[in-house]
Amino acid sequence: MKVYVFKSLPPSLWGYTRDIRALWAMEECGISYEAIGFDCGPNGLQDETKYGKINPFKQVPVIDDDGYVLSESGAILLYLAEKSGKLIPRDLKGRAQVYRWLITSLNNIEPFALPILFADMMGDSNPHMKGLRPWHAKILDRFFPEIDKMLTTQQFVVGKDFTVADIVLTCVLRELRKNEILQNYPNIEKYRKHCEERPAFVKVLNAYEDRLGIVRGSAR
Ligand SMILES: N[C@@H](CCC(=O)N[C@@H](CS)C(=O)NCC(=O)O)C(=O)O
Repeated sequence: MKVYVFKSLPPSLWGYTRDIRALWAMEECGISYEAIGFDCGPNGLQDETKYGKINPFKQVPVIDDDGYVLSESGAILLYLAEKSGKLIPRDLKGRAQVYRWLITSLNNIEPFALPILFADMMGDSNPHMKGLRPWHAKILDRFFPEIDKMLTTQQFVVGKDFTVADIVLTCVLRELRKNEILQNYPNIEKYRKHCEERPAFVKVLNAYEDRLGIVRGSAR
């Protein structure tokens, strides 16, 4: 399977990009893949003329499974899980919980986590983003206490088994890994670190850093 990823990035984006999600899921599912790397230019991938044929939005990740092309990290992860029969339960209700937590991560948490990351990256150069930061943090404070409590009695978001929802949630939580937002949520931090200790994640992150040509540990 082919997967479109970054091979160069500005330092501020190291370890945050969504290609990590697809690569991690492929490793966990035992799917062999060829990573095709793009340079992230001053306009992201918008100047990539040919890539628009693969993904009209010109974003990564995208997979190409023997001619079947799919974009959107959440959709890609569900496809990989369904295809391999791994990282997703077999029963309908179990699967629905994976959909629920994957969508919660992308639709409740990431829309507020990402602007906090951008506010911190831009600092005083963007007073608008900086001004909205406390509001975004307050919204996250509505979800995180419940998730933190839940993780006192279960190892992963859907229960005892690691699923693609954990890959998405961990990657979304990583958007907050360098600020104070998660400091009041020890179980969430423990969960994130535990997921990041998985051999598949370690392998993917090492290869990611090697692909970018950066020192090991810089994208952690
Ligand atoms: N909703 C999409 C977002 C994909 C996305 O924003 N990708 C970024 C990297 S994390 C990208 O390719 N940016 C380059 C650009 O937008 O030009 C997904 O989850 O796959």
